[in-house]
Amino acid sequence: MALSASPEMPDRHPIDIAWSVVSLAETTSTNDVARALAAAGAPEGTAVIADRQTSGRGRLGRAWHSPPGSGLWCSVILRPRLPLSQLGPLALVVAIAVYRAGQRWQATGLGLKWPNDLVADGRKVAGILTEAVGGSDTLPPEYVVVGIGVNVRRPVDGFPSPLQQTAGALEDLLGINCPTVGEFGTVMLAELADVYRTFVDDGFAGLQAEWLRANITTGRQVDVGGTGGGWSGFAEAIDELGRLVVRRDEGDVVAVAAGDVTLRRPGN
Ligand code: BT5
Repeated sequence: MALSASPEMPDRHPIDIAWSVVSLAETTSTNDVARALAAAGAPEGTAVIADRQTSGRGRLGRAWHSPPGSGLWCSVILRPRLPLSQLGPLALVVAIAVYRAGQRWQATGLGLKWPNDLVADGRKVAGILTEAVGGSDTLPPEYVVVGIGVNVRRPVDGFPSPLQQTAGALEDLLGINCPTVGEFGTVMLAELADVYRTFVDDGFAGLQAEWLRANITTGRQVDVGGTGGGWSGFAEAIDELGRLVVRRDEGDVVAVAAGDVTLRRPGN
């Protein structure tokens, strides 16, 4: 079912999300729980948070390591009244909320890596997974579930071997000033309500400058993977639609809407 505007609800209604949080000790994936709740009619602003996920996932079916007591594993239900074609930048928007929450604790060194990562010292601290159900180029989706995974504390047993060189936690930056998972989640959700409202009102254009200030992707040589990827170039900018503008090694300029990007180290 696509949402349509009713006479009492103007198309561009101001959004003020009052979060309603479902807290779980353990689940497979908070995205799965949120999707089931959304399909059963749960309203925009429902957030599912679990202490541990047994099948946490990233994009393209990749696994997301979600041990207990260390990370914010959270999925929110959104019901944007924008067509699917305008929702591409949603992961970037949510990343700004996570970034802002980090700034609340002065997490300097945290940066946004296009499209959906927060990185510190070259290590991934957070990732975002957006799943839309229904919708089309002209119709809003029935709902969107946005999954947010943030390594707040280092896992007690450390990261497992495949992640030892690539994953990091806010605690690495903040030491004893690191918030608890709950404290971080509360601030992140408040910021998310704020950036989401800006996005619905003004599109990504309203957040583009803020994203650019926090970004570590542009001004770098990058390898572009994913569908249509397998090439390299220089990341020049993020455009108003949240696309990564890359000057390919072949010389032409391409705006990439979705995909994976690997940052080359300076000098490579
Ligand atoms: C992501 O995918 O970065 C999206 C992650 C979203 C996780 C949240 S947690 C709450 C909600 N419920 C879910 O089931 N998921 C969401 P992607 O860009 O595909 O990155 C996945 C890759 O990150 C993996 O292949 C690993 O290399 C790496 N990775 C896995 N777990 C990690 C962790 N805890 N910290 C840092 N990197 C990790």
